[in-house]
Amino acid sequence: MKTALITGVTGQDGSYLAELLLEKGYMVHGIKRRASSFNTQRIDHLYIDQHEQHVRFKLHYGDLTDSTNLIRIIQEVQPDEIYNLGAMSHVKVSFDSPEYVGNVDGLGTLRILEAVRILGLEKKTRIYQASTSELYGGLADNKNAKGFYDENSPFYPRSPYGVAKIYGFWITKNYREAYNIYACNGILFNHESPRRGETFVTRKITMATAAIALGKQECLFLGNLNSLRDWGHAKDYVEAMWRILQQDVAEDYVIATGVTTSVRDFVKIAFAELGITLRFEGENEQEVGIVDTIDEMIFSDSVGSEIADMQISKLPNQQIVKIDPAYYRPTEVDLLIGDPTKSKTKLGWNPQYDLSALVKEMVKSDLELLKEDDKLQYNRRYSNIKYSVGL
Ligand code: NDP
Ligand code: GDR
Repeated sequence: MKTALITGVTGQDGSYLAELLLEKGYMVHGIKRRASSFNTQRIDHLYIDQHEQHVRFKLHYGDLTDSTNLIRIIQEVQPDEIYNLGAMSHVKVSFDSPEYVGNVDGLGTLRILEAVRILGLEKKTRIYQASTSELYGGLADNKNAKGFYDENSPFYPRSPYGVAKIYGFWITKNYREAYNIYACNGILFNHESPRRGETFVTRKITMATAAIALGKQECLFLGNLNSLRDWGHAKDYVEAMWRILQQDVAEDYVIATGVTTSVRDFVKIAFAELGITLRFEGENEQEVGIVDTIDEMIFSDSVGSEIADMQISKLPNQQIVKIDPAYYRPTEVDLLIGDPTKSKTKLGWNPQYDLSALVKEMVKSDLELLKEDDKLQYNRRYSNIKYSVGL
């Protein structure tokens, strides 16, 4: 039985990866941070009483800022594979806490690599580093001849997060070259799911779509509607992470869909799932998204019979999307589009979701959350949004 250690196991990707590795028969260890409230919602369904026999999923308290703790855990676990997914992963927040991000996202990667070296596990332990399309910075000149970012495109990060991650990228490559450690970067473009954190734009939109349609939220405030992202599904992307560590030779890979979509179009697609057609009018900070038409039939079908009697509370011509400049970033990444040719040919990676299937799943899941335990879910999840203006 192979043993894996996942940092960031409580996050979106960590939870899907833990599921995948357990399905594949691994013993899975995860590092979670001590918090004053529960932070394990995404993995609670995987956890079984540690007194049972044949437990294959174990959590350890730890933090990427704490070398001694990482060394101790890695010594105890003796992992065949480490997936370093832990990070302060919000680009906008990284402008507020740049030093912390440098420590966790940059130096945290070094701490993992050094721990493996100090413990003499260079030959045993393979390391996956969660690199990101934010390394490219979205500069038009840096795309390849086909108009995509690939493994050879130059980097130009545009946030403290991107700059910290570039350290993580290079230190991973350096340890591979200097010490012959099997260490790889997955340069992953944006990937989303119903488990996406509530302050990333896709999840914020799908939650608002459900809540606005059911009359629980008045308006969705967003920042830059023009930015273009290459959005895939996290489930497909964790499969690629695993494949990256199963190759004969350690290399870096771009994981992307090759399709880019604006934030504005994502909003339209999400509302269209419920039969609400939006039109956008105005410019820059004055731009608004207005209800154009409503197809009550699609709405009823989407929300299901239990709440079909709850009518869409909005009327044509109501403004339901507005701009709040608080969400703008000091420097923005305008456009991301990745070339997955290498991962498709070398890894045999074959994503199952397209954007339409992704949005459908996210909107449906957010409707379910509102339906399931109406008041409680609404208060718990949506208060996050209320308190996070500007993220
Ligand atoms: P999330 O924000 O959902 O999860 C981040 C995880 O890191 C959480 O488990 C979090 O713990 C943990 N973490 C944060 N700070 C520390 C710390 N100091 N020490 C240990 N663990 C910490 O991110 P995703 O799952 O979306 O992303 C996974 C990784 O992939 C991240 O490194 C991200 O930067 C990178 N990435 C993500 C992309 C995406 O589109 N999702 C694209 C490219 C790269 P807690 O739950 O306690 O907060
Ligand atoms: P990103 O994701 O910065 O690409 O980083 P995010 O969803 O936060 O932003 C995507 C784009 O949407 C614009 N935007 C808004 N963003 C947020 N969060 N909230 C808003 O209200 C809003 N309005 C418009 C942003 O300006 C941006 O252009 C994600 C993270 O998962 C990183 O960890 C990862 O490395 C990259 O994807 C690839």
